[in-house]
Amino acid sequence: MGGNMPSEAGLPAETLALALGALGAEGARVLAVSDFYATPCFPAGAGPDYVNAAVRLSAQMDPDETLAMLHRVEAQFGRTRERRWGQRTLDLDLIAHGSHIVPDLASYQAWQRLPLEAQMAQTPDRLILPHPRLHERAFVLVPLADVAPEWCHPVLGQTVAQMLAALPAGDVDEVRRLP
Ligand code: PH2
Ligand code: MG
Ligand code: MG
Repeated sequence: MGGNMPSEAGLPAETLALALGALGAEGARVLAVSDFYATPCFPAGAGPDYVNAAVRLSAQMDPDETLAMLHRVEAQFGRTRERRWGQRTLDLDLIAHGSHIVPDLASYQAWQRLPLEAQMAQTPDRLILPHPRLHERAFVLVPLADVAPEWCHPVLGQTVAQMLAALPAGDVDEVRRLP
């Protein structure tokens, strides 16, 4: 979960807290919620700091159904899709769906290996899982380690705790737990 703009529900931390209830109302069972963290915007300078959190859900939904459900909850909190990586009131990203590789290993690898300039220019037209950047981002791995430290990446073969330990310490230090 992330947000870096106030919504009608309030500041990003308040929006995220209320969105947890909305996930439940959509039929997803919330199994675990991380602490909330203040994180520097990526790419740097593209907007205000984010509040990020991670949630572990159980639901009778396939990956595409799960993503559609997340988009419905985003819309409830005023999320509009104008610019990729723009500012947002609520961003609910599907990081992984169990150990499924979606749509297939070759597609996953093509996106995962994309250099940064190409990542900025291209957007996949369908869901890729696990999220091709999750292992690079402290704002994902720090909260994820609260709720799923033992989850093992089905392609990289590393747990969340291992991927987090492999990040530069400076990246991790910039992610600050909110009181
Ligand atoms: N999400 C983005 C783009 N940039 N930066 C931070 N710190 N946290 C995010 O969740 C985030 C971001 C696009 O999904
Ligand atoms: Mg995001
Ligand atoms: Mg998103």
